[in-house]
Amino acid sequence: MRHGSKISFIAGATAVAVVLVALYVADFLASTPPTSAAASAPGGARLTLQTVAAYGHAPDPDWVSYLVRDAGGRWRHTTIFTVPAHSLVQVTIYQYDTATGLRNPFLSQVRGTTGGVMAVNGTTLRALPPDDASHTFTIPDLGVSVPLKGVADDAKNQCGVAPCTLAEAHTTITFTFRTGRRGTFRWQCFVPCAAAFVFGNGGPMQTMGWMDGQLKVV
Ligand SMILES: [Cu+2]
Repeated sequence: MRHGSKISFIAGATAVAVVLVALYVADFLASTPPTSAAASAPGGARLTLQTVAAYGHAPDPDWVSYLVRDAGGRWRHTTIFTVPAHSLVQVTIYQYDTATGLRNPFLSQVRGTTGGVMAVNGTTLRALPPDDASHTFTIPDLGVSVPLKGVADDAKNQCGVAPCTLAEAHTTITFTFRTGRRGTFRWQCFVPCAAAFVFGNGGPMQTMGWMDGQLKVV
């Protein structure tokens, strides 16, 4: 190759690479999951979530994920919810995954909920043994954090494809928390639950719509 054509080849290849990187970044920034409004309830809202061990819908990745039930009762694959400001949010989480365990036992405490408690299958608790946690539902800026008890590894009838049904093995966690001013608050799971990723913290743990999202207080 002549010197001049070599330079133009390198310049062309660099331009293509720059365009591809720009498209990738633009796609990453623009592809936000849809927003789901929590159902209204006396004094505030009712937010119903489920966590699944595997989403189960190719070509989407078969990752661990949260789903939310919209106001019409349909399960949707998103982690962006709206709830009203200055109101009580009644949360129910159906937890279908097995335990991974917390890296930081501090997060095994229930924090920021009404009375500082949660109910696990109807039993009121202030904390979980750290190894029993499958995921957490944590809104750092609101001081809310709830560890979610996993189902037993040998539980019968485990769910394989989202949305899971109440006929499949699950743990039911309920709690309430109070919202304040309007704003958008990041929430996430703090259990390193991303199987097959380095230290369990890649993939679904860092992708909006799976193990983290936004609580929009409106
Ligand atoms: Cu998780």
